[in-house]
Amino acid sequence: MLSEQEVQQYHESGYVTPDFRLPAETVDEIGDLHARLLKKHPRFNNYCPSLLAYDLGFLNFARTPPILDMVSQLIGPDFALWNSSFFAKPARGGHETPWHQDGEYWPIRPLATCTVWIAIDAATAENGCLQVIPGSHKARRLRKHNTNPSDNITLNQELDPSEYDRADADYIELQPGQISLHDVYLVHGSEANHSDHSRRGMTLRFMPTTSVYDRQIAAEKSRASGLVDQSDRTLFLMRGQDCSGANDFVMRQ
Ligand SMILES: O=C(O)CCC(=O)C(=O)O
Repeated sequence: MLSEQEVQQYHESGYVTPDFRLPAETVDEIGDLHARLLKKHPRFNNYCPSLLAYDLGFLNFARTPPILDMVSQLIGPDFALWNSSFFAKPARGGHETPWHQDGEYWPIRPLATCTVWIAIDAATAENGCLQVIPGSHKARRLRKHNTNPSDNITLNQELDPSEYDRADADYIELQPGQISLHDVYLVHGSEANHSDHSRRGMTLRFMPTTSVYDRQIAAEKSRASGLVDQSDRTLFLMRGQDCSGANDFVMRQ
């Protein structure tokens, strides 16, 4: 569980790195599953937008009880996993993730999600760990983003440079098995990996079920901005019930 101070830090700063670590065997299992995924789908070498669409084995890790307990402390007792992705960032050339707010991409209304970012390798300033602007989530508004068409980045919506100052960033350095949790409005990004060490990270996206995953908005966003089409995500109820009564939990291929 998170301490009171850690919960407070999440609300104040928009992120927290708790005093928690997954066992080394679990980290190895995730790494092996990812290697299996890449064997079948080498195009996900840098970034896989939706692990569960390709291998439901990743769901086992999303069900880790201490992780669900921590998420519950932050977003309440009723929540669903709506996505899990993998930012693999290989050594010597792993792609940058442009500065952004997650909410710019996501069809969830009201906008809400807590991301759990799990380090599979050590994530350091040198190999492109996550960088965040503490407190940038507080206004609860989406800032101006532009489409970046580069092939050498993981995501294509990038914050306008007028919207943030990277000098304010905190580097989230983690050991394998450590996690960070961040808010949907937090400004963050990560640099390309020019080091000799890979920087694999897996994300779990949990939304409170007081919000609705709106498939129509997902399809519209994909058409308008060339985003990955997220209209077909399967939602997995992880704790409690669907408070909105409007979420669709139908299993999809
Ligand atoms: O791992 C990265 O480099 C980026 C991750 C990210 O943007 C996210 O988890 O929302």
